[in-house]
Amino acid sequence: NTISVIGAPMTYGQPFVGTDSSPALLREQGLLKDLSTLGWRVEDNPDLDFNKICSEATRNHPRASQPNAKHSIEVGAGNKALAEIVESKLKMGRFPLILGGDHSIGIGSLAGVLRAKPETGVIWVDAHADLNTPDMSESGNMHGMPLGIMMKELVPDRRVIPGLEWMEEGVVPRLSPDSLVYVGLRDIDKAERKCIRELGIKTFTMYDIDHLGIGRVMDLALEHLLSKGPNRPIHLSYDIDAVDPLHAPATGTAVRGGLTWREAHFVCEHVVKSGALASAEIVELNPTLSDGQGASETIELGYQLIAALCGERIF
Ligand code: DIR
Ligand code: MN
Ligand code: MN
Ligand code: MN
Repeated sequence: NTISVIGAPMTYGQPFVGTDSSPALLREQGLLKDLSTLGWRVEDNPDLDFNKICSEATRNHPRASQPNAKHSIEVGAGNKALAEIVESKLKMGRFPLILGGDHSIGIGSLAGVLRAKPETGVIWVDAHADLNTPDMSESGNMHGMPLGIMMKELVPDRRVIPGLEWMEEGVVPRLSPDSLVYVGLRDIDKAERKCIRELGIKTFTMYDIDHLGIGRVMDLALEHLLSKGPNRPIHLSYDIDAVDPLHAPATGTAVRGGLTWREAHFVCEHVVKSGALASAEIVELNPTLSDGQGASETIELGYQLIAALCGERIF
C-alpha cells in the first residue's frame, strides 16, 4: 500500500504564525523512513505553497474576505488546492496523510475525501467542536468552522463566503451529521452546543472518556460509523489540542483536562485496527507557542501519533 504525504502548512485559519512549520519538522524527525519501515510504499509531495496560492487569490479576488470569517479568501483558495490533491491521491488508491497547518484545512481534506469517497465516516478528535459558521462564530477564526461549513444544515450556500465559490452544491459533497463522531471535546461554544444537539451528532466528550474509558468510547465511535456500512472508509481528523497540554503545550488554543499520552495513542491504534482508516490529518501543532522543550515534546507526540495511525503497534 502507498501512503501519500501531503504538507498543508496553513496559518490563515487562526491568529498565530507557526502552524506552518510542522510538516518540515515532522519530516526532519525521519517520518518518511519510519513509514517505509512500517511497510508502506511512501510518496512525498512538495508542501502546498500557501504563501503563493493565498496571496495570489487575495490579489485577484473581486471581493474582500468575510468579516466574521477571517482570511476567508486565503483559507478558501488554500483548501481548494488541498481538496484537489487529496481527491486525486485517493482515486489513485493511496492513503493521504495530511500534515497541517491549522484545522481550517479540514475544509479541503473533507472536500477531497468526500469527492473521492462520499460514503466516508469522520472521527474528529479535538478539544473543540469546530462546528461554527461565520454567522455563529464568536472569534471569526476559520479553524473553528470546518465542520460547520461542510454541513448543509448550517451553511446552506457556501459560495456566499468569499473564497468558497468553488464549493458548489453537487460538486463538493456535504458531510451528513450522522457520518461524524466527536472524541475528546471539552470547550464547546454555546451556539455549537445547540447545533450538536439539534443535529444529533454522536459526541464523546472528556466526561464520557472519564466515565466509560477510552476503549469503550472508541468501540462505540467505530460502531456508530461502521454499523451503516462495515466496509465504509474512515477519515481521522486529529487536532493535537485534544491531548492534554501537559503533553502538547505547543498549540494555539490549549485546554486543560485532555487526553493522556496513552489515550491519545489508543485512539489511533484502535482506529487502525478497525481496518477502515482511509485518510488522516494531524493539525494545530505550533512550536512557536511554547518554550523549546514544550515545542519538541509536542512535535514528538505528533510524530508518535502519526506512527500509531500508520500502523505502529506496541506488540
Ligand atoms: C472556538 C475555538 N470554538 C472558535 N476553536 C478552536 O474560535 O471557534 N478550534 N480552537 O480548534
Ligand atoms: Mn480543531
Ligand atoms: Mn481544537
Ligand atoms: Mn472557547
